[in-house]
Amino acid sequence: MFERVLAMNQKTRNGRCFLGNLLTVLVASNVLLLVALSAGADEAKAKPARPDVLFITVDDLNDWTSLFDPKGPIRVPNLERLAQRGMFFSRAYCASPACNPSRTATLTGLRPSTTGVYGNQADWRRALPRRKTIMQQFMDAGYDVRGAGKIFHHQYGGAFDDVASFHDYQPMRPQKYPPKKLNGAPEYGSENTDWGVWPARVEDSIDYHTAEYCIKALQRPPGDKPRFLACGIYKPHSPFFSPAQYHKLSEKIGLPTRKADDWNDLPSGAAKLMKPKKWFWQGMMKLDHRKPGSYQEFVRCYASCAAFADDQIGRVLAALDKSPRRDNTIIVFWSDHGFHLGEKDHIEKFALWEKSTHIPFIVVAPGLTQPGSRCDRPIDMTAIYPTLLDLCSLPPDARCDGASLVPLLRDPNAAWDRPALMTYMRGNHAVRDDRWRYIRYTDGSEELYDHQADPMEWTNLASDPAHADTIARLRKWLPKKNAKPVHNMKPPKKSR
Ligand SMILES: [Ca+2]
Ligand SMILES: [Ca+2]
Repeated sequence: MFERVLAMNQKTRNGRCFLGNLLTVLVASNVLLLVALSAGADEAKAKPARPDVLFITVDDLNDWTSLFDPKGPIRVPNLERLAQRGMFFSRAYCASPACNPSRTATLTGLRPSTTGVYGNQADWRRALPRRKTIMQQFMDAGYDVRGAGKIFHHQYGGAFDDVASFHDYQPMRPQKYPPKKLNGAPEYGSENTDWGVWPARVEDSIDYHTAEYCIKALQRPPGDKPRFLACGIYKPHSPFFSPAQYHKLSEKIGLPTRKADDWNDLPSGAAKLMKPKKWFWQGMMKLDHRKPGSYQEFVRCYASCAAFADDQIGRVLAALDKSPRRDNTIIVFWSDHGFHLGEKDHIEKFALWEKSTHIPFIVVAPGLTQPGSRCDRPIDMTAIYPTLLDLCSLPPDARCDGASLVPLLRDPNAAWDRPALMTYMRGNHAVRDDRWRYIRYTDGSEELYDHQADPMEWTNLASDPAHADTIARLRKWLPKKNAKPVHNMKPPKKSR
C-alpha cells in the first residue's frame, strides 16, 4: 500500500495535487509511528517485566518451629523449603504484639506511636483516611491487586477489611464452632478459647478457602498487568482447631521451658500491663489440676494448627511453582506477631517479651536474594512497606517509619544501625538489637535481657549499673512521639 500511494503521488506531482501531498505526509507519519512502536516493543523486550508479588501473612505463629531450629518442636516443612528459596531473617519482630496494630503498622508503614492505632478495636481506617496501604501503592502503579483471608485485623466480622485496597478480595470465612466446647472447659475463656479436632474435613476449614482463592488466582493466565496477591492465613490463631491429621503430627510435642519464679524481677509497668492477662495462665493451671493433661493438649493443638497453616501455605506455593511467573515473583512471608505458650506464666500475645514479638519472616526476591541465605540483623515489620516499594521500583514514601531491607537482601551482613522496635499500647516499647532486649513501660519502669547469656529472658538486668550504657544506647531508639490512642470502633448492635 505504501508503494501504491507513493506511485500515485509520483503521477500527480506535476499537477501539484493537494490530496497527494496530504497522503504523503500521512503515510510518512505512519511510518514514523510504526518505527517508534517497534522500537518501543524492542525496549519492552529488553526491559525485564515488573515482578509479581506473593504476600503471605499468617496469624500468631511464634518461633518454636523448625524454621528457626531444625530440631524445633513445631514442624513447618513448607516454610523451611520457602526459606531455602530466599532469605530467612532470624531476628525479625512485629511492630506490635496484637493483630490490629501490627497489621496496620505493616500495611501502612506507620508505627502505632505515629498513628495512635494501639488496640484491636482501634478504628485504623477512620484514623488514617488518606493513608495509602501497601496494596494501594501497587494499585496506583498499575498492578492487579487481589487478596483473600485475614490481611487486616478481623474485627466484628470483617469491619476492618479495607476493600479499597484490592481490585478483588475474598473475605475470611466465618469460624464455625462445634456444638459445645471441645476442651471440656466451659469456664475457661470464651468459645474462641477452645482447642481440639475440628472440622472433620480440611475442605471445611477457613484457610482451605483462602488458599483455594490464591491457587486459582495463580492459575489464571498472566494478563498485561503485574500481579500483587495477598494471602491471609488465619491459623494458628485461636480457637486451636484443626483436622485430625495435623494432630497426629504433634502427638509427641513437649512443653515449653518455664521458670517458676520468673515474675519476681518484673517491674511495676509489666505487672500493670500483664496482670489482667494472667487470668489465662492461672485458669489453665486450675484446669490442668482438675483435668490433668489439659495444658499439654492446649500446646499440642497450637502446634497442630501451625502444621495445618504450613500445609495450606505449601499448597499456595505449589500453585506458584506451576505458574509461568514463578521466577519473576517476589515472595514475602511474615507472621503478625508471636505467641506465649506458658513461658513467663503467660498464654497469649499482648506482651513485649521475645515470645510474643519474635516472628518468622522470609523474603524471596529473584535475582537479589541468595537461595538459603540468612540475615541475623534485627528488623521489624515497618520495613515491609518501603522494601516492597524499593524492590518493585515504585516511588519511595518519605512518611514511612521503617527503612528498606534491600541492602540486607543484597548482602545479609551489610551495615545496619537500627534495632527492631515494638510497641504495645501507648507508651510501652521494646527495643531489640542483635544481643539485647530493652523494654520501657509507660510508667518509666524497665527490663533488660541479655540474649547471649539468657535467651529465655529470665533475668531482668535493668537495675544493674553495669548495663547503664547499654540501656542509654537502646533508649535513644524509643519513639519521640506517642500519639494519642485513636477511637475504638463501636461493636455493631446485636440483631435479635
Ligand atoms: Ca494475630
Ligand atoms: Ca525473671
